[in-house]
Amino acid sequence: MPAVLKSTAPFEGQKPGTSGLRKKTRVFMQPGYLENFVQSVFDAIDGAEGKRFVVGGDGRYFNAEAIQTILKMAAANGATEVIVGQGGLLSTPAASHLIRLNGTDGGLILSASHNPGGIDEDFGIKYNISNGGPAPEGVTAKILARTTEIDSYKISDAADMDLTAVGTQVLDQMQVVIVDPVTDYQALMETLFDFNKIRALFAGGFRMRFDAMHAVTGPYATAILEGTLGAPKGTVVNGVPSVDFGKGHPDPNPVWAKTLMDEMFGENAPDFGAASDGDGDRNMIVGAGVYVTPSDSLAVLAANAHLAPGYAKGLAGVARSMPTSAASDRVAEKLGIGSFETPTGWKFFGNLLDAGKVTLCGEESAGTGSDHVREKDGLWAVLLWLNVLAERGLSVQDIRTDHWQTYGRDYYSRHDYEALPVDIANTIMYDLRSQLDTLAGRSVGALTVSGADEFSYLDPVDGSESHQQGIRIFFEGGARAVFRLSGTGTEGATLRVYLQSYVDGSGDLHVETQAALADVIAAASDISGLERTGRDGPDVMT
Ligand code: VG1
Ligand code: CO
Repeated sequence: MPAVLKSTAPFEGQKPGTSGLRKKTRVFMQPGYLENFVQSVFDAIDGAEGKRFVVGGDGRYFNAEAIQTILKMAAANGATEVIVGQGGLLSTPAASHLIRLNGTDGGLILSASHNPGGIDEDFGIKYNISNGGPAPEGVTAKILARTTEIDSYKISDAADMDLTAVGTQVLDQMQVVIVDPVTDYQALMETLFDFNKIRALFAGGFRMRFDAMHAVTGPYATAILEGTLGAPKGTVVNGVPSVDFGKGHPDPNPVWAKTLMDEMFGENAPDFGAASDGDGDRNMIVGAGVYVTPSDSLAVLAANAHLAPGYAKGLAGVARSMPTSAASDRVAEKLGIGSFETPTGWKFFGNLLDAGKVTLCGEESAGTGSDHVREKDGLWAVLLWLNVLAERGLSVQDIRTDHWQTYGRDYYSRHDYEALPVDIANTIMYDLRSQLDTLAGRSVGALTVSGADEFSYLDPVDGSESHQQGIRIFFEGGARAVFRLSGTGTEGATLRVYLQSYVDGSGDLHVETQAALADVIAAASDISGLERTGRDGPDVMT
């Protein structure tokens, strides 16, 4: 029997955060560290015996090694089949799709998403359940509990597998099915969108730039945009995945995708620009001279989705994470469909999607998706935008302006204070929490607080509760500030401050965002004592 039992002690802190377990790569490379987590996943789901899984990752440093370990552990734990992306690559939405398409018991996705990659950067692993979505809190709690008590793991001593060619191989008793990472995903996209219309758009001279940020969407975007939709070669840039993402942050926002922003705001800008993150689940949408905030993008897509064949019947409802702006709620209200507000993290959308209560979901952090998979999906959002642009024949700017005139504008920005000392970040949150009951009625600069609370969520499908999901301060006139600590960082603590205010369609729709939010920014800083960060300002503003 080639399977061996290796003893191990539990590692501290294998606590899945907003989106799985994320740590420095060297932490994952410690003997037994990855193995502990993987065995804990198998144990938490009552074993892997007789089960089938999907495995793949975003190609970052340690992806290939981690996949070999997982395959050997799955075999030793009695799994019958693992479907792997060729070369170990799968975008997060493609992995979600493969789980659903093949009806597997779940999947393991290797990525630290938008965090940089490399031996001195970040790595991550996430378990997705059989609906294709991230494990809900009930499952991650079991995994965490198991990581603290585990004393051994099972692994095959078989040789490493060659994952370079598509086809089926055998590892001990287990089948390893290596699939092209793009094929099934592309087929799904073709069922949702009018590829002929989009092809005609490109044939008519429409110009686009897609920045794959040296990450996993490169092969997907190249095959679909250039290979199938006829966009000219060079439309996709940074399209070859590299283990360290070209030493960049594969985070599609105006700060980390600055080259794309410069092009889109420069002379002779393309009509449409987009970028995706490390694992391909995020998207940034830019028009010539216009940046569309993710919150606005969700709202615009909700209002226009019926123009794409996959959504022609209309939407069941729209869900957004709590810190996301209320723009999509306004669309849902007008359409007379349900709207839902969930905690941050895609796992909270899963039940709503499974129950058919919502069709579109989105987060302010550049995540948009639908019921086609159970993850957010960067390229899907880009294709839906393309389909809408092709149908409406308007520029991104005109579509956005039209949207604001109809629904009003939710000015929105997120300010991140990264890698803060943990005690300072905790003190700021603790002090905010202890003021919640006394804030109402207080005047802060030009604003007056109308109420404050800490967001809790009661899942309307399974009745589960999630608490301490962000502190909210509401101001008279409709402005809001939200404070929460990131659950995806790997260094110190990251404090996120989410700021928004609203003007209706007859108000001034074209003020610069930070200027429009100046009062709420000042009030948020004052109430929370942000000077304690010791920073002059946020590290990243999106
Ligand atoms: C961040 C985002 C959140 C997103 C999560 C995972 O979490 O704010 O909206 O769901 O990343 O996205 P946090 O806890 O750092 O705020 V991904 O693309 O990193 O899987
Ligand atoms: Co991601």
